Amino acid sequence: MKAMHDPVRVLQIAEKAVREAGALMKEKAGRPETVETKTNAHDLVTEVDRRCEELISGRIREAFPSDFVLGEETVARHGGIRAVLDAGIDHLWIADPIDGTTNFVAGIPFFCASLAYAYRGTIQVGVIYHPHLDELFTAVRNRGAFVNGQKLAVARTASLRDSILATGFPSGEFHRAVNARGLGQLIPKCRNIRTMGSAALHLAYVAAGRITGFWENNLNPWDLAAGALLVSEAGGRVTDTQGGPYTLAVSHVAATNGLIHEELLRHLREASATGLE
Ligand code: 2AM
Ligand code: CA
Repeated sequence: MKAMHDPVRVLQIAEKAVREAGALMKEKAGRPETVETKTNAHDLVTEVDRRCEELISGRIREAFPSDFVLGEETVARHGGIRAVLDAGIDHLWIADPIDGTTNFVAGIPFFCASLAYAYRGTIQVGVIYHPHLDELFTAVRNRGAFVNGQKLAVARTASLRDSILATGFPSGEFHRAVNARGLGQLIPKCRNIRTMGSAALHLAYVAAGRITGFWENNLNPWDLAAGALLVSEAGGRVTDTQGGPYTLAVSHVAATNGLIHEELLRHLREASATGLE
């Protein structure tokens, strides 16, 4: 089927999938049975990540049997992210079964399931579910962003000085150092900084106006896809850390209320913290 799916139906399925995954991860938080490392000692995966991804993929398959799911725990089977993004897939779902696995393993209740639907490379629907607060963030392209049905808008803060920023430290040593330079540059310039361990929830919080802006380097499409749509539908701005447009291929990201965007990018450039130097 070539035409775009009805976004309302997509949203229904996506919501059901992330709520079910969220219930499972909440139940298992702090006590997964197996904790393994992936690319290095900082990059964790548990049987719950895999079960949640199977659950999400299963719900999508029941409703849309010929769609493709790009999921964090199964991407390697499909030749990696680049191969999937370059394949020209019409109906692509992008799933992070648990965003914030380090928190999940430690029992810190700040992790979520994140799921997006893209039609011909453009994200149309995004959902993020935070089970411990029972907050469901949803966005449909051109129809706004919501949390538990309440409309979201980004913060009105006009300067970095009055802003709360967030960033994170992904698993690779190189990009941890890059983000640390950004942190060093920005700490004296903003009201305060948070680093809570889930890129998807940071983006949802930018959309909700709780955080003014977020940046991070070396993320993957499943960390960003749903949250990027939430931020833009809530009136914010999402680019790469050089100011280029956000696409599914972007991994160094800046997402703000728009008003502080250029100021944030300028400081990241000054600190050589755009991930590309
Ligand atoms: P995860 O929990 O799904 O792995 C925190 O800085 C953010 O980085 C989280 O959203 C986390 O997502 C993500 N992250 C952790 N390891 C990563 C890796 N190897 N590559 C990209 N992102 C990663
Ligand atoms: Ca994950």
